[in-house]
Amino acid sequence: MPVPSLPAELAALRETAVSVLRGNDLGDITRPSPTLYPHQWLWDSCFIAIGLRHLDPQRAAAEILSLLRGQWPSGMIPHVIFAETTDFYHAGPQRWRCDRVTTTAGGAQSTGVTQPPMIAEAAVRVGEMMTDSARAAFYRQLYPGLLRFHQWLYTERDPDDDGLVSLVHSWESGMDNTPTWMEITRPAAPLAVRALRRINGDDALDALRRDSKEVPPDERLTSGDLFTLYRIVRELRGAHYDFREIRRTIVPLVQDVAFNAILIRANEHLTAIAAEIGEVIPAGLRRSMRRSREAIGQLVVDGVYYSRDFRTRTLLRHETIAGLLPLYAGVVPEDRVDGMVKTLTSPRYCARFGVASVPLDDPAFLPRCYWQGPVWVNMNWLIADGLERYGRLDAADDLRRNTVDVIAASGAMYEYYSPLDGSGAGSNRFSWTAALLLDLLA
Ligand code: 2M8
Repeated sequence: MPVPSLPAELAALRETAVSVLRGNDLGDITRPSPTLYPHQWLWDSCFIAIGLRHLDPQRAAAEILSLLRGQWPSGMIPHVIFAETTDFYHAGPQRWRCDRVTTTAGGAQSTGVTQPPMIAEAAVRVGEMMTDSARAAFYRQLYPGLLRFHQWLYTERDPDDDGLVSLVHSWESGMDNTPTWMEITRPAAPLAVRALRRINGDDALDALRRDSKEVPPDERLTSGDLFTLYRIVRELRGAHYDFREIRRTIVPLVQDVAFNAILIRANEHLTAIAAEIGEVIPAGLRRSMRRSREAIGQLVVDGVYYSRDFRTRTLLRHETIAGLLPLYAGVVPEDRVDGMVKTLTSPRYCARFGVASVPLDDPAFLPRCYWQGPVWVNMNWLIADGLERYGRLDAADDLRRNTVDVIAASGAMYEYYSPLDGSGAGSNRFSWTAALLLDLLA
């Protein structure tokens, strides 16, 4: 691929991004980071493919197709497919008891939950860089598995035909410790965690955690929350990952607004893929797709979109970056768009380095703590795409430029950045930051 002509400083940054992706390349999958995430993650691989298409479209297509190796007979595509590497990851195959539960059709070991369905978006972006015949071949390989995944999302996770799919773990949202999810998750804390915390405080719990060697623990989930997420994994296993059983347990069930927005957009792309290769989306799925576009309107109050508790159907009134993704889905009525643009470019979301994951005036806001405040490059990318879709081109350009600037300021591909001073945090050499930078510079 020809390298675009860039000023020297950006050309050097681009080279850094390319070297990060090469360093994390494990063959036909790319790990998100060399120090924190040694396996394949669903939505990471999609963002990675969107960047890799500028280097090698076939390799980008392989990144997407490799997700199907992990597909379960039910149609679910898991959020992590475990690579055969030394496992230093805290929620690896042992946590999921992969030795006892063989679940994937291809025999790969995986988790039992999914992640935001970015596959169709990534496929279309990669397809844009291919010849017509190569694209058709790629789509034909992908389509059956991708169709089953979208069907599974509705049949399994929207049992009451709400038009909104429910998530069963905050890891499915991709935004692990976002306040919305933590509030609804905390009541499921294991008794031992509550007892230990009462007797010895959080220090005793901190000593037990395995994930915090690379990153200061105060920039990640609290130990109590982390152990609660592990407990939910046990509950899900006990319920055989079957939603009808899960809904009878203590597992939090959330109609997550970001996930559903991404699904709505993915449905459009799946429809386009099907049309291009002469396939017809089954009528049942077409009905669900239509219902989703209408149902997301039930999540808005005073111009703000929220996630909803599946059991009580009450809105979880935490304003976070997840509520901005209906822009990306293209489901925001025109008279509401300017209000949302005003919000996301206001000091509350900081704007200088992109969009903060939690508004600065939220009591939960912490500038360097994971999904509790930092700016994430993938979120900026999605929101900029939505702004462009609504013709707010200046706002989209500003957001993209600020995203490149925040990466350029440190010269490094961090997992996330502080919205206050732009400092990098989390893992360095993080793949989707590198990949989406390549896309922003193309
Ligand atoms: C983070 O999530 C994993 C669990 O899936 C973790 O905390 O260990 C999230 O940022 C998620 O969105 C991301 O896909 C994953 C890998 O980058 O890391």
